[in-house]
Amino acid sequence: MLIPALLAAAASLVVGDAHSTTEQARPETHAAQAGSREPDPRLAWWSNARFGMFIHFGLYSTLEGKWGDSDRHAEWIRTTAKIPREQYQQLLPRFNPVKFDAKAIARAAKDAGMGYICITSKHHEGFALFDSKVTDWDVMSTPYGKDLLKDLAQACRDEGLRMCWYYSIMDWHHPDYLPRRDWESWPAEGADFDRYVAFMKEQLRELLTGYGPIGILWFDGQWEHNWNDRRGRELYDYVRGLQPDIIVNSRVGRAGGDYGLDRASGMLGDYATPEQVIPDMVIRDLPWETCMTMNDRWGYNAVDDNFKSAKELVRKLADIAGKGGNFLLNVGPKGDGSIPDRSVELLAEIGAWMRVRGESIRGTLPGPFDATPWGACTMRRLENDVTQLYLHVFEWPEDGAVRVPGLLNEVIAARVLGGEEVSSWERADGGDLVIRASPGSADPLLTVLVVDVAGEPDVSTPPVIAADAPIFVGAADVSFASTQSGVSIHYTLDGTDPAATSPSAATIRLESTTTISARSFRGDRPVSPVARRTFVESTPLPPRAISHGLDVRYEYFEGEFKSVRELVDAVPVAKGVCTGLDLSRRGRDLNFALRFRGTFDAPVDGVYRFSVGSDDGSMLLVGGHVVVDNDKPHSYVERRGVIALAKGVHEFELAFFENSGGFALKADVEGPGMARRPLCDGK
Ligand code: FHN
Repeated sequence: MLIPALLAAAASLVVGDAHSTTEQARPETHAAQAGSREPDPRLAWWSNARFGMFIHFGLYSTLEGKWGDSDRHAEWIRTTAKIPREQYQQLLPRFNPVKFDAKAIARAAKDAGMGYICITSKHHEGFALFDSKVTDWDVMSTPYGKDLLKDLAQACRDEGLRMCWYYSIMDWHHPDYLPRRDWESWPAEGADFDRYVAFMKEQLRELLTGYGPIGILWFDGQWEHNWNDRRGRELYDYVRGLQPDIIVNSRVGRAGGDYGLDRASGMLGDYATPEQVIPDMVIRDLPWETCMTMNDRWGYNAVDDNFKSAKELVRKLADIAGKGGNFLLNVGPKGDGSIPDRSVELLAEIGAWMRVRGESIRGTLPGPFDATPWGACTMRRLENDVTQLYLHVFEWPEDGAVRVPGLLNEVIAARVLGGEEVSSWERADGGDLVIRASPGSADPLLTVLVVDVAGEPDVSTPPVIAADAPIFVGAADVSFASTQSGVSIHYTLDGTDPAATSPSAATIRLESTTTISARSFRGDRPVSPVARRTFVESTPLPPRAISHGLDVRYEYFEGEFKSVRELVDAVPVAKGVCTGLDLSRRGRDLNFALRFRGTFDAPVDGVYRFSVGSDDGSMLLVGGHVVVDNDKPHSYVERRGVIALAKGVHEFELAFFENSGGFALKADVEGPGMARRPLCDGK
């Protein structure tokens, strides 16, 4: 029953009991990404650029964040100030950004070391910054009366920058877009979402056939429930059909969550788009770009003076490049089209740093370390089998001695980028490399050491200990791997640290709960830290249900839920039997919950992996055990869990709630001799 298990789970997540465990999302380490997929050559110019300018500009800019007695708004002002559509349309005659200087903007981006500009061709307000033949809600209906994007596209070409379009799927103005804003009394009768998609495609045709080659289609506003991955895939293909070499970001669809980084649920589009955040680990096998504001808002706000410093922004740029990503840094022009002075100053300061140190960012690869407590590391491979490492040292040591743990390569040369040659380096006790530059080499924004080493990077990295799951029934095969070349991996099964004389094998078979310790050696020399993992032999949960076949019993709840745990005391407003996870049993599109109960027939004894993707929260119990805890309000995210089941029929309970925004629910299962399939439809 859900309630006792939820109460137990509410107390403390049931993670590793005798039968089940919710798999913790293990960070993809350097080793785990050893088999990184080959990069798509279409993205080469973008990856090499590493740095671009985002521009949020639209009708909202004319208000500069102020409406009524609040001056805290920005590009969302139509919604955050609840401005009715007819009233918002009165802004058209106010839009005349005569100070929008496309040439100056392109030059500022170029001088800052950026390689592309991405501007909001149409944000959520629906207003087109370009001359659109399929709507009058565009720049041609304003006193400005010029195609602003055409001028910017030309200026980008003149500066050798790629022109890119941001385009919002969500549209608060078009009569066929659904859903309406829940605060707005604008009837939805007659609205046809398919007709809106056709409109959107026509505008995209205009944007992709009238302005020359476009580098990126940066979709956004994909999170509301009328948009889905089927539409996203179709739109991706449509855009690529118009410009085959264009890059499309992850927000063309919803899989992968808002930012596309949720690896379990996959990603549509060509690269992931973390926003205002930098991932906390190196990501080598998935293209990604962090977009970020200079202050606190995307669109211009006259009182938002909370600008990051040039030092902060340069360090973010290095951190992002060192982790394998791109940095899309935003400017929000004022209502008159001019770029705020502080933004101009920051771009100039960053540009001064990039003119001397840009080689440590542009055209580089993420460094070979999984962690760089001293800063950020990028690299490039040179001829004659030399690797050039760029060490971005965030806190320059007073004595100029930079300590680099884990780097095993022979050092050939070293220099301060934009400064002195360095002739002194040695191995400290414990093997850390210490490079002795002069204390005076520090740069006020960020100091970069260039270290040339012989051969491919060789970094002391824990070997990977891999198996299908952290639990097993009967026996489990465990394999060992390392990204370090020319090593042999030795292991112990008693919790002690391996020695060069410990056993070594590619795969071993376990038949009882075991803690495995593994370490890489070259000859008798250890060249990695020790890796440890415990695999638990589990007792299969005996079957305790009578098959309901494809029937699923559901209960429907209404309320502003923030957790499935709130369902423990909730009273359903409807209940019945349905087939599969039937979300049509809901009575509305927000603030609702559903609880499904069905059965799963395990074909054999074994460990079964359940995956639950949801927007918002969800929780899956099998045989009364919490297997997947995907609770709390969040965008679409998939979580997985495993449980040991005996052959036979087991009951599952899946609780789900939607708070606001878009909603989605998906549950799959895979197991011994059973490929991944939907939990409920039995196909
Ligand atoms: O709602 C938008 C927001 O206004 C802005 O455009 C950002 C930039 O990536 N994207 C959405 C919020 O995730």
